[in-house]
Amino acid sequence: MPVKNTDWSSVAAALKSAAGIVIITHKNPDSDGIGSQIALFHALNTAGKRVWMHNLDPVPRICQYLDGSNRATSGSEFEHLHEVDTIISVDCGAISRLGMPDSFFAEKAVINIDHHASNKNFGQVNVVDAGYCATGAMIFDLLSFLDIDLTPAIAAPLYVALMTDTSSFRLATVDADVFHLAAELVRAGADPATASNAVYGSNSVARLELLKLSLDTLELHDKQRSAWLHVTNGMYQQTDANVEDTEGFIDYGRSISGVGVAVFIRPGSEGLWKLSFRGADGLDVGSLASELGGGGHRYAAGCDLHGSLDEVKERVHPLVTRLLSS
Ligand SMILES: [Mn+2]
Repeated sequence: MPVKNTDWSSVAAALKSAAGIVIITHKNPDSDGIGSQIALFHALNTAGKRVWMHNLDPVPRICQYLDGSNRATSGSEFEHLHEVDTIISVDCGAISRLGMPDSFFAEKAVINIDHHASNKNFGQVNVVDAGYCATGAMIFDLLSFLDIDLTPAIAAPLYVALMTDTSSFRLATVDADVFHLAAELVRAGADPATASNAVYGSNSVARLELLKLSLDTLELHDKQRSAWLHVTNGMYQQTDANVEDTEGFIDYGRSISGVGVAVFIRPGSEGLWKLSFRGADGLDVGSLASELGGGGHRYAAGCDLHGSLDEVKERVHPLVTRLLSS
């Protein structure tokens, strides 16, 4: 039973005429992007399609237990580009977030499957629905539309997508349909304990050392209703950790009783700062991020800003204060 009655016929038609397909997700991929990508890869492979997986950045450590994860290539060049006529983008709100050069997209049809409210509908075919808690849930519905049976290799990545994009079934997006979907995935061979162990039980010492430093930066403002954390390049060097290790740091800010908006700031490339926002109590951080040129979901969003760390904070703080008093 599908999660929602989405019309997938445009995707089905595009897939039918596709001779070579590459599935891609956003840079610094997360488990929803990678899980959706791997599940769709296995499904299309079984359906007899010529299909590849490629992203700008490598598969994160927490997803490397997934069957087929080693088949995804990375980098700004894609070896099989000349064999591909169709690009499927999963879990990505804007074409720029794929991080690939213009040449990657030249003369290709783009199918855009995503659940970010801020999605720019950049494909020739777009199925965008912010009502889905995870892109993995969309892939589940697509496969059911295409009449492709779930195998353990398909169910496992969809389960980890669902688990992580709902913060382990803790967000307001979680309803009976989400648990129903989780049950179907487990029945089809996904193992919840394996997934949680991979995601939550495989911390490196470097990550915890970085977390210690980041927690030391904690600031509470707006009468303790906004929580601010950051990391710097110096901290990465000091701990031998990297950007992947910051996954989930923002949740420490968000977890503080009474906090309505959590902000996490980390260095990006070329002097940019990457900001993440989490909202509680229905506060819409997605619109806050959009106002700063970013995007995302109502409860989880982000943007990039130039300047010093202090300048960035000073720019964002009034918007956070305004959101908290809205
Ligand atoms: Mn997602």
